[in-house]
Amino acid sequence: MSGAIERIAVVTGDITRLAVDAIVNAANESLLGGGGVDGAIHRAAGPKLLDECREIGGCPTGEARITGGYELAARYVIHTVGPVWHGGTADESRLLGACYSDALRLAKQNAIETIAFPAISTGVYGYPIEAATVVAVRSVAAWLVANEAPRAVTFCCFSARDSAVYQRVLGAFNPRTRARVP
Ligand code: AR6
Repeated sequence: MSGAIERIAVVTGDITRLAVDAIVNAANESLLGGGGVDGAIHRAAGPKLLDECREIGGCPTGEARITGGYELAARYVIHTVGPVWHGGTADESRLLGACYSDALRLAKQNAIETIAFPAISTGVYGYPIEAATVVAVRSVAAWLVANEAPRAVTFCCFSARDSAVYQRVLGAFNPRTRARVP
């Protein structure tokens, strides 16, 4: 597991600025844009992104779809639809984990080496950040243990507070640092 954890980085900032092969969008089932990171990605990529999304015709919760990145530095956008938080009893953790693994499956299929994820579902969709981070790290680490591609995964948090949660959860997953985690 530690080899996989070493392929994961955490940064704080705007995901639309990252020079990675693919950025992941926390979209809704229509794939026609919205607020939050979805709005930021569509604004930065330009109107051709919406044209391509329209052709796809939507995406179910827990799955992912790939498009070009247009005016972004990233060559691709992988759109995934996280679950709305209903208190934890509506299959939310399985669906959220599936967002990460389906996005990584598309990344591998498209020879993407570097990919960045936002904290899917933790904004408008209300998933508590701590619980969502455990699902995100578990799902990504399990993928990286079993697959050589993508080579590197970045968790791009929008606040230092969220980054600190990711760092803590990653530390708890890493056998070398576990002793230091309370
Ligand atoms: N870069 C990185 N992270 C960001 C950025 C950014 N530019 N902007 C916001 N975040 P949200 P959701 C963080 O609400 O909860 C949309 O309307 C934000 O702080 O964007 O999955 C869609 O169309 C939070 O940590 O996505 C859907 O309708 C994280 O991104 C709905 O919102 C996710 O927050 C999806 O809700």
